[in-house]
Amino acid sequence: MTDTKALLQQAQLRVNNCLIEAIKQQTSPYNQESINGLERLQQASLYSIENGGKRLRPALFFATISSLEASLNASDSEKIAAAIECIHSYSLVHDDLPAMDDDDLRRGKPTCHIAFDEATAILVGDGLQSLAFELLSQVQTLTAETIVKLVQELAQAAGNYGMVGGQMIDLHSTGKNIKQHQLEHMHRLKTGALIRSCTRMAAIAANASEAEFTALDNYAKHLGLAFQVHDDILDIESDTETLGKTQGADQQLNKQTYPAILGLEQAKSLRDELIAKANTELDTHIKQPDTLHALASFVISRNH
Ligand code: GRG
Repeated sequence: MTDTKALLQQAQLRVNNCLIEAIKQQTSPYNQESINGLERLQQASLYSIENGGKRLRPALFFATISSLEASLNASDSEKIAAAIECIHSYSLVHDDLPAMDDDDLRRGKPTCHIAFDEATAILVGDGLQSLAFELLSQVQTLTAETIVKLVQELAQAAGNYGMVGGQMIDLHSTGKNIKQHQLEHMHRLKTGALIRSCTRMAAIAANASEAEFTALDNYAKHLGLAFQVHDDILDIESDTETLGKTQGADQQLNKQTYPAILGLEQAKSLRDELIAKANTELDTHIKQPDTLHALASFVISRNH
């Protein structure tokens, strides 16, 4: 049986090392007393990275590579996983800003703009977004054509027709009575697109067959939505200390959620159905699906 805790810990270790090293290298030439601002930017970037994120997306990337029995160079694999995590971490820093969700707690610690200041938090997000693509450009053992495909995939998942677009729909629909299909559309973009990019990018890097690519993409599509439905449930059922972010924030911000539209029990049924569908997608074409099954179970049993 897959030990999901160990899997996530390993993903944390590999990706944290890669990110910390990249952030330190990036600004070290400027680390002089006369240019203190850059030191502060580096500190704030490290603060936003070294704060106990679960690293679910990197774990999903690594697990997809293993599910295909592919042997990708370890350092390249870490760079791609770290690039995805950079986009995720930047989105959280920006999402917490006063102009967005205005939250003061993230991963159990003061949010970046509280610990530092608003302008610094904006720049941390900007810098992490650039770093994601810099990391992809440093991949050494894949062809230039494959690297371009990875860049394209991540840019699309993060951009206006992915995460950024989903965030815009979220801001636009806050306080309004939206329908379930509109909520689903928003989440498929806001959180789903990046989760989907983890399996898509792994399949591209591993040169998967079309059948494998489609199965993994469909798995992640269902998984991404289940992740969000569970997140909405946690916002009601968990507490601030366990969540590491303000419990009940959705309600406070007057956001539409799955439990609000469907009721708590039906939201749980929907979440479980989505996970069952995700698992079924792995049945036929995926050689080693066990770790992906384990991550699917983790997504809907996690407490934060
Ligand atoms: C600001 C451009 C921009 C986008 C923000 C993803 C997003 C869009 C906002 C996040 C808001 C949010 C808290 C959504 C709930 C789902 C989610 C992404 C939770 C956090 O992901 P985890 O649980 O976090 O993987 P950790 O801390 O473990 O990395």
